[in-house]
Amino acid sequence: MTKRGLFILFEGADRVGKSTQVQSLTNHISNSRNLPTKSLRFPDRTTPIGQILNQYLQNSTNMDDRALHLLFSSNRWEAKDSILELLNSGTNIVVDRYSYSGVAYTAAKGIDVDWCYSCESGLPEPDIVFYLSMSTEDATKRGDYGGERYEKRPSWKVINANRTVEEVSNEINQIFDFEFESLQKKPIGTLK
Ligand code: 2DT
Ligand code: MG
Repeated sequence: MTKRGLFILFEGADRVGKSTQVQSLTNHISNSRNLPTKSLRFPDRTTPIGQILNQYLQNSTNMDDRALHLLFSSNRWEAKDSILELLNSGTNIVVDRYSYSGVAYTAAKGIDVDWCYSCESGLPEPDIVFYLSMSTEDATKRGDYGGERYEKRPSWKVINANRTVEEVSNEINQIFDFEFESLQKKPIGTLK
C-alpha cells in the first residue's frame, strides 16, 4: 500500500532563506528515502489568478485589501485538488508560504484576523510548519504571525535561520526524519 505524502510548509519573512531550505529538504527527502517529492510555492504566479497577484506584487496594479486577500486565498483553493491528489498518491510536498503568510500579510494592514483566516478554513493542513526566524526574539513573538490559535494543530517548529545554510538544513532534516513515520500514519488534516 502506498503511504500518503507529507505536507511540509516553510513560513518566515522575506530573505530568511525559505527557498533555499525548501530546495534542500526536497532533495533530502528524495535522496534519503527515495520518495517522490515536489516543491510548491504560494502565490503560484503561473495561474490566471497568480498572474493578477504577480502584477500587484510588481506594483503595476492597486487593489482593495480584502479583494487582494481573497485572490491570494483563491490561489490556494485552486491548488487544493492537486495538493490532495499529490498527498494521496504518496508524493511529499514542500511548500514555500501558505495560509499563514496570507493571514499575516493582510492582518498587518489592520484587517480582522478571524476574517482573514476564515477564507483558509477547509484547505489541506500542513503536517509540519518550519518557521524560519532570524532572531530568538522573533521566535518568541511568533504568536503574532497569524495568531496562536493557528499554530495549534500542525506542528510548528521555530528554526533559527541566522546560521549557515548547512546548520539550518541539518536541523530541519533531523526534525523531518524524527517526525516522518508518525506523521505519515495520521490522516491528512484540514484547516479549521
Ligand atoms: P514571495 O516573495 O514568497 O513570492 O511572496 N503574500 C504571500 C501575501 O500577502 N499573501 C499570501 O497569501 C501569500 C502566499 C508575501 C510574495 C509576497 O506575497 C505576500 C510576499
Ligand atoms: Mg520572496
